[in-house]
Amino acid sequence: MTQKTNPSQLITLLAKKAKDYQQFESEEKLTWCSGCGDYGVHSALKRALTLENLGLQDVLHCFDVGCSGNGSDKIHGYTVHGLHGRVLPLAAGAALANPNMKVIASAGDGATFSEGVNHLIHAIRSDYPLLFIMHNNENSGLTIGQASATTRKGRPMNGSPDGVTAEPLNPLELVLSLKPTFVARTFSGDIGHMTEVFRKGLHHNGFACIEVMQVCTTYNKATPQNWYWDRLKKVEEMKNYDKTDLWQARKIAEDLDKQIAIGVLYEKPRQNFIEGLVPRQKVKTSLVEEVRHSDVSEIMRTFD
Ligand SMILES: Cc1ncc(C[n+]2csc(CCOP(=O)(O)OP(=O)(O)O)c2C)c(N)n1
Repeated sequence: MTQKTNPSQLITLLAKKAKDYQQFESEEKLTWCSGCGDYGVHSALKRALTLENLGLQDVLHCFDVGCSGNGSDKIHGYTVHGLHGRVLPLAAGAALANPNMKVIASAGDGATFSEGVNHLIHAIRSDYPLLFIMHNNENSGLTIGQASATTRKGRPMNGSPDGVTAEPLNPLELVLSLKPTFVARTFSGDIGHMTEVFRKGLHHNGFACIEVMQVCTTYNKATPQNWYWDRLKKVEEMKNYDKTDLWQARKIAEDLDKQIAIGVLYEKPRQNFIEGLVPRQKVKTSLVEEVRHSDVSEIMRTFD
């Protein structure tokens, strides 16, 4: 059994930045089920932003449709609630248009590995510069607990009450097969660990893919908090673990039953998508600089 990440150092740091943390607080009520992993993720994300000294103006949050997507109005700042399965093209477009913004995309396993699986593949191979938080509660929660591509075989779910017959997909096995540059896994019950992993993802200069193993107290009762705690193993506690070794990462990502590896499993930065672009007419500009040449204020006024 792994231990909860020691939060005391983190709490001392955060206590000095209480005001910075509060800027992310929204007035909207949190509406997730009691014990939902989304509470922890929400809190860890705000802590990570605070500790990285990011302000409201520095970050764009893009949310998919799902229980996690219902966090879109629960965090104060620039947020967009996109279409189901489409958060990655939305976030990638924003990140390419304005490289000065930190772009964060959040989506569930249903959206990511069914409706949006094509977008995931191209976001990884293109290494778009954004942080992707993939909430893996192993079901489609918002639509009341149908099987997703990650639901374990044999598990009875709404819509498949006699048990899921298809083989589950292991998210990080797929991700690691696509030449990623940053791959991590963390757990919704360990806010300290999530905070540290999110901070590392925010530092990454390309596509940072983070899987959050997440409890779903309403529709996935077979894997509660304790089930995870009995199986989690931090990579930093593994002897001779080398996070630049892709094959080692692929090997430890495999097991989702006996020992579930958490932490930064793989990290090897390369030239990201924007850095690789050849400047048009030898002038390096971002889209956001180019649109300054057109006055869109008249159009914007029509939305008032
Ligand atoms: C294109 C499309 N397909 C299906 C839906 C219906 N739908 C909304 S949320 C959802 C499931 C969300 O599951 P997941 O992405 O795993 O997120 P969770 O709710 O578990 O956090 C579905 C199927 C939709 N809104 N749009």
